[in-house]
Amino acid sequence: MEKTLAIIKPDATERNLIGDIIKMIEMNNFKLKRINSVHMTVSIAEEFYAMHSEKPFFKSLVDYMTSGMVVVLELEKNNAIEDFRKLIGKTNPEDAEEGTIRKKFAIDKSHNSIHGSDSLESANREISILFG
Ligand code: IDP
Ligand code: MG
Repeated sequence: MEKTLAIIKPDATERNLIGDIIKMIEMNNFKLKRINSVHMTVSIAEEFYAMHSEKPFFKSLVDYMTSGMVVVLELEKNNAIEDFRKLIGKTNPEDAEEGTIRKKFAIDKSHNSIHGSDSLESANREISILFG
């Protein structure tokens, strides 16, 4: 069984969408192995998004991810990483397919409601940052 890391981001927790998003995750046969609600510190958010540290949106991304509570989930399923990226949809909700979490709930490209690991290496790294 493969594992992936999901984060329900501050724009979604703020709008009371935790239940709706977890419902979609469970309906798509992901098992919730671990779940935690946290307010990320700046240093954790910077470490988590280190690959984007040179991007122009880095500071606003860290500000946003530390602006409120997030829900961190370790999910398990066959082909979890690829299947979860499909379920969340493209980064920009305008490009996301119908039926995806971002198409349904995201506000825009920056405030896009959910994170999903993009590779096995990222999943292992992100699980260890957020679950230790
Ligand atoms: P992903 O979340 O679909 O993997 P990435 O390109 O890895 O997308 O970007 C990480 C996060 O950074 C995005 O989910 C979004 O919150 C934010 N982000 C990405 N691109 C932009 C941008 O052009 N402007 C502002 N925020 C962005
Ligand atoms: Mg990414």
